[in-house]
Amino acid sequence: MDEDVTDIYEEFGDSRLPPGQRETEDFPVLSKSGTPSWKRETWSFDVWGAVETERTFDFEEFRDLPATTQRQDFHCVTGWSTFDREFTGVPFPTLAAAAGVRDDATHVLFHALDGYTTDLPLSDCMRESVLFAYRLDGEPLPEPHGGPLRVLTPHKYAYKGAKWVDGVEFLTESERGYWEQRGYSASANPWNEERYG
Ligand SMILES: Nc1nc2c(c(=O)[nH]1)N[C@H]1C(S)=C(S)[C@@H](COP(=O)(O)O)O[C@H]1N2
Ligand SMILES: [Mo]
Repeated sequence: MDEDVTDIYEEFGDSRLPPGQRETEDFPVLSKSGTPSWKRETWSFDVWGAVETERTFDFEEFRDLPATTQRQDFHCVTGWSTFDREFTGVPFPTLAAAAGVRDDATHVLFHALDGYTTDLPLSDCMRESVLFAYRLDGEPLPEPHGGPLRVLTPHKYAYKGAKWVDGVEFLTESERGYWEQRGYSASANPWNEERYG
């Protein structure tokens, strides 16, 4: 089983801990407004905007997409990082292929059940490590950490990873997400300490 796990941090080499961050042993929970409620029977995930085919997935349909398990590092903009969290889920490029991204798509806005949004350039999403994750350490993703489904962006500060994600919108120009509208960086590269926009 372990051979199937990809260690994503290796691409960051010697500077695994970004500047100004400290490692924590635990995995804190950070939410703008608590954990939203949802029901498995009515949960759905939408893909819309600049795509060939707008798609809606229920939980089982999402689980049928090809998945991967990766050990990832996680960097919160408030200064803590946690290493080697094992997530299972669907890589962003797999989901994008299922809808067919149009040529004029340039950006992505993730939508979540608590009203949270976050934006990224499409090019920053088209990597295997940008995961729609539904398992953590072999267990269903705990709700405080974004269960049933969250996004992970190990190459960005963690506010780019929407918990309770229920939709992804492909855009033809950039739009600002929740924290990006409130002064956090749109690019959010931890190795350049891009904390504020
Ligand atoms: N839907 C949603 N996603 C969110 C947030 C949020 O408040 N709502 N907070 C962000 C922030 S600032 C961080 S650091 C991480 C925290 O994830 P964790 O609670 O699993 O540590 O989720 C990000 N994604
Ligand atoms: Mo954060």
